[in-house]
Amino acid sequence: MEPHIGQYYKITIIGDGAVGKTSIIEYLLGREFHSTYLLTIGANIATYPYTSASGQLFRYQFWDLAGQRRFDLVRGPFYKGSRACIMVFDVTRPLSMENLKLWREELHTNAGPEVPFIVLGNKCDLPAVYNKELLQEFLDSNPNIPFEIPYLPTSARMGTNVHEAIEILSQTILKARMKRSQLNIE
Ligand SMILES: Nc1nc2c(ncn2[C@@H]2O[C@H](COP(=O)(O)OP(=O)(O)OP(=O)(O)O)[C@@H](O)[C@H]2O)c(=O)[nH]1
Ligand SMILES: [Mg+2]
Repeated sequence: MEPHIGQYYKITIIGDGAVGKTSIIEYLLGREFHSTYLLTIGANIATYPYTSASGQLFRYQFWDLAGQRRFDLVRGPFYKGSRACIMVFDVTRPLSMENLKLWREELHTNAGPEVPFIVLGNKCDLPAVYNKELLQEFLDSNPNIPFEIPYLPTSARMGTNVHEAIEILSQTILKARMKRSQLNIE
């Protein structure tokens, strides 16, 4: 098995404003949780080496993008070169889940239709009010990705499933790569 993946793995993190994208990354980096909302302007970039359960080293470079609509016009170029994506919604704001479709469109337009992604329902420390069937429909309807999109509820406040999300992301990248090489052989 290949022990190292040499280059950086660029991962974009997207989703509506204030869903908790920056808070999730801050948790991963071992920083304290802030309850005051400080919106991201442009993008925050952080490197994060991670060894998956299967022993692969990923040198992740997270691009945590500004989610507020007012940044719609400047976000496009930040997607360039994304190898995978983390889409985040807020389980207390159903619209942020429904908007995942728009985020997927933006990802596809700017990074290509085959970029694999995972979905996180953040703020799971609070009561969830989104429509689970609609989410399932979204996860199932990705013709360019040859497997079901993984979903995980997370809480950046409590740390729930944050490290697990990175393991799932890593498995998803490996799976996408394997499927691609199988398709190339056939
Ligand atoms: N209860 C709860 N609050 C959270 C959680 N994650 C983030 N928050 C709060 O939600 C607000 C927004 O968090 P951010 O991480 O700044 O959101 P963002 O998605 O990066 O927002 P933009 O940068 O504008 O796109 C802040 O007040 C956080 O404290 C969580 O898991 N649980
Ligand atoms: Mg942010």
